[in-house]
Amino acid sequence: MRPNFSPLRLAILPLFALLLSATSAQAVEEPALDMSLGEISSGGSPGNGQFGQWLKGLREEAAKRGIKTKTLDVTLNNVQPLDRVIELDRTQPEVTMTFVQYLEHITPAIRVEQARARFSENQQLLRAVEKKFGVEPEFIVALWGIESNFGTNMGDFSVIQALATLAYNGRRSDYFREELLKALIIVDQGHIEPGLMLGSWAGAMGQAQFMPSSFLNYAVDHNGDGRRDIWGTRADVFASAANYLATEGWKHGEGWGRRVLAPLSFDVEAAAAVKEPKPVSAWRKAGLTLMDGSPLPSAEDSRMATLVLPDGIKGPAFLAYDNYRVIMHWNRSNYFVLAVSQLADQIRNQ
Ligand SMILES: [Ca+2]
Repeated sequence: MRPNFSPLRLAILPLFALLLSATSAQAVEEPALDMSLGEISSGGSPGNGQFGQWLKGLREEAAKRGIKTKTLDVTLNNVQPLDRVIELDRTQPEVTMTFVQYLEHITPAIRVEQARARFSENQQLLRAVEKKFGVEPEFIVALWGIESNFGTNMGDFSVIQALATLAYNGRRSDYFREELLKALIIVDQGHIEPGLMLGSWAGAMGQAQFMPSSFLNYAVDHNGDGRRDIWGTRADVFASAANYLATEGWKHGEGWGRRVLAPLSFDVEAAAAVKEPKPVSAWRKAGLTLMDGSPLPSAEDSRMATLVLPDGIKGPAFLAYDNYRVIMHWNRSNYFVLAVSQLADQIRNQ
């Protein structure tokens, strides 16, 4: 959906409210309408009214941070708030799915098949990225699949417009203002043409769905063309995702954790309530086993693990290792991290 929530309408809405409540409409109407019309005739660009004023302040701040005038012209001259973004921001559905339902929704059999196919098609590149960053490729492909359906669905919102909308009119405007300024820095550095800077309605960009701050922290130029292109260059997408995990402490060869079985006598709820990690050996002594009832592998004894019950006491139970907490940094949702982890396992065990 294209924008139709004009700044003019934003500017006029409070005026109507004022007119309706005024006892002497005429006295209020004249100067107020003059002001609005004056703003319209002074430029005719979308930078009028309250949004225009706000944008002016943002532009000044961006200039102070060293962003070139040319970049600001190209990115901000025609920017407008997007009504669809406001609508999506205001109508976030309550999450009512159980983890098991979410998993069926997010990693159906077709996605697992695609993940395996993408994994083998990109084997050479993925191995090179693994060698450089120390992150197993099945996790990169799993993140890529879940974040953007392997690069086919990165969102078609203009990141600059979406972030400007949320910074101007959203519920977390300080956060989005900072992300917008970072998006301008990314354009200023020449990584992407603003017209190709596409992402989700909330500003998550490209095939890795990085917010601009994540881009500046973690994105890398793996193919050596000088641009960190997480939109169109697969080498950069994979390397950026790997660099994210590596920077946050990924431990190669340690896995994410595993699904476990608890004996009937085991109080899983009480155990899950203890948030401090315990060594796997302690969990084995407490009675947790592999799904077939065999002991947890002693090779993993020294790994620190927490118990995760995404659907509570009656649902599946997982031991989460340090790498699980690294993926949590990417997205603080147990559902998300478990879906990525399970998909990675399915890719590896094909
Ligand atoms: Ca590049």
